[in-house]
This record gives sequence, structure tokens and C-alpha cells, in this order.
Amino acid sequence: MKKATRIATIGIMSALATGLMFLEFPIFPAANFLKFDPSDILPLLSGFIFGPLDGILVLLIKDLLFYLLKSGDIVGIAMNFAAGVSFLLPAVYIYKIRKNRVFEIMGYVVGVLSVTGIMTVLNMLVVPLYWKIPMSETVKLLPYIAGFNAIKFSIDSVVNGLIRERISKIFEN
Ligand code: RBF
Repeated sequence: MKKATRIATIGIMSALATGLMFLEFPIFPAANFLKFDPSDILPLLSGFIFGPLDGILVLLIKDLLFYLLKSGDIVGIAMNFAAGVSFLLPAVYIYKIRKNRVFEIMGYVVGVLSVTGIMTVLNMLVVPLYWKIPMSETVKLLPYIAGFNAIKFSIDSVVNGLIRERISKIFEN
């Protein structure tokens, strides 16, 4: 792919992802700082079609734009970025080993396990400081935190698995 095409594609994917992030909504009232949005599908698609670095760039630009346009909460944005990276890197690198359905699905499974594990630990460190609550209260949120990441990134995996091939055809040649 030509350099100009690559830059334009990263720009379009980032803009679309930023728009999708505005659709965010909490899924667990008990942990309403965790907001579901479908935007990570675009970094994931970009990672699968163009490579891991492009996927991370789309994720980063999306998060920076959303920070400036809406959120203003650097902790939330950093957590969103950390979650995206923890999922995207294993998923894309495993798929790159052998580009077939088996490795693709293995990538999704390891990606979901990775993001669920890493974000559970990160939330245990960040939530007590962010909400100024004791560890005993934070531990009660564990099932929501693990469930949130498992659900969010499983949905992203299924959608990516369904549309990836069709989208990648647009970029052939
Ligand atoms: N987003 C995730 O995808 N997974 C997380 O585990 C996660 N933990 C968060 C913890 C805190 C304390 C905050 C403030 C946000 C967290 N987020 C997480 C990001 C959140 O769902 C949302 O995308 C951002 O706050 C932007 O509105």
C-alpha cells in the first residue's frame, strides 16, 4: 500500500472510531465508570488488515480525539487505551502466525483473556485512587470489571470476525 493511502486510511479509521465512541453507555449500574462503546472494532480491523502498528495508531488517535472533544478525563482515556492495546496486540500477532480461521479465533480468545486479566489488575490499582475508596470496596467490583472487559471484547471479536474479510477486499490492490 502506498504511504499516502496508508495515512489516509489511518485517518478515516480514526475519525470513524472517534464517532463510534460517542455511543458509549454504562452496562453495569454498580460500575458505571465502565462504559461500553463499539469503537475498538476499527483499531482491531486496522490491525488485522494493515498490521499491529496501524491498529495501535488508530486506537491512540481515537482516544486523543475523544479526550479533546468529549471526555476530558485522562484516567478514563488511559484505561480505554490500555484495554485496547491488551486485546489488540495478542489478537493480531496470533493471527499473523498463520492467517486462517483457527489462528484468528485463537487470537480473539487469547486477546479476551489478556485484556480481562490485565485490566482486572490495573483497575485494582487505579480504582481505589480514582474513587478514593478502600480496597475492600474495590474488590466487590471485580466481577463487573472482569465481566465488562470479557463482554466488550468478545463483541468486538465477533463483529470483526464477521466483517473483516469484506472490509479488507476494499483495500486490495
Ligand atoms: N475501559 C475498558 O475497556 N476496560 C476497563 O477495564 C476500563 N477501566 C476503567 C477504569 C476507570 C477508573 C475509568 C475512569 C475508566 C475505565 N475504562 C475502561 C474506560 C471507560 O470504559 C471509558 O471508555 C472512558 O472512561 C471514556 O469515557
